Amino acid sequence: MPTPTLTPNLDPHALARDLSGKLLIDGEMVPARSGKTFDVVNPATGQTVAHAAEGDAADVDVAVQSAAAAQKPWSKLSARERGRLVTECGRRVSEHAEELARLVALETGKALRTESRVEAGIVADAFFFFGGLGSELKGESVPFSPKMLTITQRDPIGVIGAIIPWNVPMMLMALKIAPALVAGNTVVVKSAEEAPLAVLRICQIMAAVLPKGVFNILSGQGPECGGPLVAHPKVGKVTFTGSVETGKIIYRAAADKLIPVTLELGGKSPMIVMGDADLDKAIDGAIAGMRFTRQGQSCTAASRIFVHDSLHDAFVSRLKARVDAMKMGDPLDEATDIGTIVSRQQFDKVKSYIAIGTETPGATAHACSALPTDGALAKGLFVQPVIFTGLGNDSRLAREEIFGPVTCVIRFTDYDSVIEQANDSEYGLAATIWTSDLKTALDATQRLEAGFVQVNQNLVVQPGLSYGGVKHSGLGKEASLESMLEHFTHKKTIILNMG
Ligand code: TXE
Repeated sequence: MPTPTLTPNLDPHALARDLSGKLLIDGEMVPARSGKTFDVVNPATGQTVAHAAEGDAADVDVAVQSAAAAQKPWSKLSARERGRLVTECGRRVSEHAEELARLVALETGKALRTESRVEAGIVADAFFFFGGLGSELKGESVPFSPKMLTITQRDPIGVIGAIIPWNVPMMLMALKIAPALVAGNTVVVKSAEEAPLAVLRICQIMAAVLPKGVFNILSGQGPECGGPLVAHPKVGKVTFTGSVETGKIIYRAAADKLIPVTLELGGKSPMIVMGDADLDKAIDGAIAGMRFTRQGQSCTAASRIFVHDSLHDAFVSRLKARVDAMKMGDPLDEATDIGTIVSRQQFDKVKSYIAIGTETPGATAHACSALPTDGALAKGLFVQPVIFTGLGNDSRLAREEIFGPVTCVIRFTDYDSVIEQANDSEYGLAATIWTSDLKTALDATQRLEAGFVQVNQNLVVQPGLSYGGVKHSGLGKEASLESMLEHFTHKKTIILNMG
């Protein structure tokens, strides 16, 4: 069927104005029923760039009803056809990649060159990866009895509620919706208050490809819009990325309805640099892992770096020099390496942790890089990255998720004790070890309590690799074939009596 094609708009301010006051429900861009909006602020300047529609329970109900009505016809398409349509969404998203990167940079403050373009690329990859998996929705033949043909099949769950955060909003949305759709479900997304625009634009692009109602997106406040989505009787599963506190609220609400949830929550990820590590590579790994380019707003951020006593001082001085050389500035400027914190609330949280660390006896705060001097950015939410030394693994900065450009470098001498310290955390999302000794590397991969363990590298989330944490980092996996099969389908057993 011929579908309209949107033209990419490379002026993020104009695009933000165009997207103002809209939700996408039943294939149409519509205002919230209440007519209410809330401000979307550019964190680099403090200026309001859009007025997002403020959806509430009434909009949730219309969106879920639309998704429920669309679900049966959507599930009757062959899985390969659904996959083809999701792949086509990926193709169109990739045509809009630059536009989306600029828009997400505007609303979140993430630097265009180092972060936002990378995110836009992963979004398209997620659609392509899951779009190709339609024929993997296979069942099994079970050798139960020679008199019975016993098979299993993968049925869709129904309507999926997806609640997403602001740090990588486009990627986290794509990793939820692409597998959900290919598996035959329909979806209602609730975007984060801080970043409703780029994800709405993706949905507008998708609406030109997918049947009405298959896909809907709402912006609004957490309890007033996300809450009713979780509670809606026609939502059969919730997939969430965000804070541990909100994850627990959602888990409790889902328990009342006895529906499954996937929760991707926080992290306090350890990086261990052994005395025999290649120092150059470990520094590169720390730069990638700390994600200071995103002001550290990453759930996998290497926020506890354990460095062997023999390398500690050289590591700290070289790491500081590398961060000092990074340019903080306007996220949309090509020269910028480090953008801003997303919101005033997060800014205040990060600043308060830096104050706690600085006041801790024995701690040294190595502030890096330089704040921008451009007057237009005077109200920007810029934070100088800080590398702390002299803090123990029992300090608040090493135990609590800061979600900012702050890391603790902790000195160690003994391998067994460093593994124990790395595991001594409420979280268990990601971990890395840097060593030239194969035996140590293998041993650490077995002993580190995390969902994602890497040796001598620090890759970020990639479509195709199962991703998700243990302990308070969450429940379930994303980004892989397994995530589509286990989290977006029911396995039905069918027995045919052949007697
Ligand atoms: O998260 P929330 P916030 C961590 C990070 C950060 C902290 C707070 O430490 O500093 O969480 O961030 C929706 N029912 N992470 O306040 O509140 C909300 O509208 C239903 C780590 O932004 O969890 C948004 O869409 N939904 C994380 C989403 O939940 C509700 C990424 C996330 O918001 C709701 C982000 C409710 N009662 C923050 N309340 C990661 N794992 O990457 C809120 N929401």
